[in-house]
Amino acid sequence: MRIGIFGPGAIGGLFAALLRSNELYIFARGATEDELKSGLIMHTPEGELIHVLPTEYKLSCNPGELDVALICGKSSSTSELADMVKEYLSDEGIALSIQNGLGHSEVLAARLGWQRVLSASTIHASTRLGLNEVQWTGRGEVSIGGLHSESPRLADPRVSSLLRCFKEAQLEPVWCDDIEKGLWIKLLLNIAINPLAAISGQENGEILRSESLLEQAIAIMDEGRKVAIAEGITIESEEMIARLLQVLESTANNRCSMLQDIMTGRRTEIDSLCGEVVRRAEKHGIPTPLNLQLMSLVSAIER
Ligand code: KPL
Repeated sequence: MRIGIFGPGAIGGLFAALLRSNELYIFARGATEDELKSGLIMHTPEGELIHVLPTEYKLSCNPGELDVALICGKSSSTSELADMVKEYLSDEGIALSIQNGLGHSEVLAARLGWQRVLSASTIHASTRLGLNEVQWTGRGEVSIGGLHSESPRLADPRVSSLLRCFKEAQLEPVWCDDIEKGLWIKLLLNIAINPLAAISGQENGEILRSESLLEQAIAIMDEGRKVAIAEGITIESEEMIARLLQVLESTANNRCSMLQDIMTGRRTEIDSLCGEVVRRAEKHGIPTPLNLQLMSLVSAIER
């Protein structure tokens, strides 16, 4: 399978390393592209070192050549990456956004049509140690599904091949009939974990160890859950708390993406996470003071 990775950061680098037995293309720019010329290194959670040789992937391909495009970049880069995907994806190819936040599939569909777009979210955790080096800090899974009636379905042979390929790569794919709910669940986990871990400068597991941080995380998540309900997504509070505890456990040693962004002076995804919740809440007249406060705090740190 000819797979293109667009945005080889922490998650993109992890997916690239795990999918190395395919015909792999990694689309990067500037210093990251230069570093990738000497290979890609991935450390597994068990301490194994995987060195993907530069001969095992290419840094570009011919237009229209890819069977699958995985969009792993930051929320703010979706439009730019979608333009690139449009150029390199074949007419029958499938594009899959594995980003945090909502609305990415819609951006892809505007360029490619829903027939070529699937949506995904992942709770695999990864830390970027260098421009071409990642640490897989927590094994998770990848939920995949079609957001639109025209999106590829499970019965589509392209989808079965994709799921098989992810399974062989230990990515633990799970087909999700209600991926809209799946994307909301990931958003709620991100608003609960990322800003608190980023502000306190702690790995995810610290939220489990501190009673007051955990209480805050649950309250922040519950504000978002009320907005999800107003948007027609049924998510029970108990279900979310159980998922939060499980993700905090499995990603305990990870520095969440927002903390990694702050530490390396990059723009964070606060606007696509808490910002998205606040904007949608306003439309429904739902108060979200905690998410609003986190937005101000993280934006101030970012500045
Ligand atoms: O998605 C993540 C992130 O860091 O953005 C989690 C799952 C919270 C892992 O840290």
